[in-house]
Amino acid sequence: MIMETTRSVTVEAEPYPFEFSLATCALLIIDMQRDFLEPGGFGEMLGNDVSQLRSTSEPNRRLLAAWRSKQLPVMHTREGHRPDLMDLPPAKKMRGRGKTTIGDKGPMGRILVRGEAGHDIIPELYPLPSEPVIDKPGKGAFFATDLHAMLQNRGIQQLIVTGVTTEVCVNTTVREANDRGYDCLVPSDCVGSYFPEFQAVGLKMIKAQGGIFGWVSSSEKLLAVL
Ligand code: TIU
Repeated sequence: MIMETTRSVTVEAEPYPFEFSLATCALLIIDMQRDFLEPGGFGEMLGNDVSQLRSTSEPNRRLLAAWRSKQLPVMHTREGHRPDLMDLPPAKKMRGRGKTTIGDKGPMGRILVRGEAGHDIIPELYPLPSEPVIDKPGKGAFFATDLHAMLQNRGIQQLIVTGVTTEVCVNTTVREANDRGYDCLVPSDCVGSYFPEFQAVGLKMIKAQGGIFGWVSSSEKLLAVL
């Protein structure tokens, strides 16, 4: 009998079905932080309507619950900076030219700073103590983090990448993962953008040209094969 965790499954996806083994596939949830999803944080500071991202919360919650129920690997990322801002490039600090920038005080604490309320993950998707949280200073989850080593040590070869935002941190991470040899599937309802047109093209860019960076599917299709 094949053990549940070594079972291989095939998900309906674009540009063609995505095959993975439950033993070698991790759920990687990108930056589902209050700073991006709630008013008064980094997302709003950049001039965005944060309500655009809300629809991602419930599909992520369902997918996370399914992953946890099968005791499969889950990892979370958070974008943010050290309290002394030594890891914040001056160009990123200036970007947007807003009155309030990274490190300044906001209603959820210092914006995009580790340890502050706004930097943390939304309560609906809060990590369990057993689930690694990768703090990253950039958009991609592989830049200046231990993520690649952690995945290699666990024998992970495929990633289900969810979170926000589709065209920024999700796309950057999928591209970084692809160059490191991981196969990535992005469930479209589990990723969100402040811009509907970027949501559409962000997903198209991943799956175009025969899946140049990865595959696109939905949480419903993924849950159906778990
Ligand atoms: N601004 C924007 O769309 N995104 C970010 O700054 N970071 C992430 O995508 N996490």
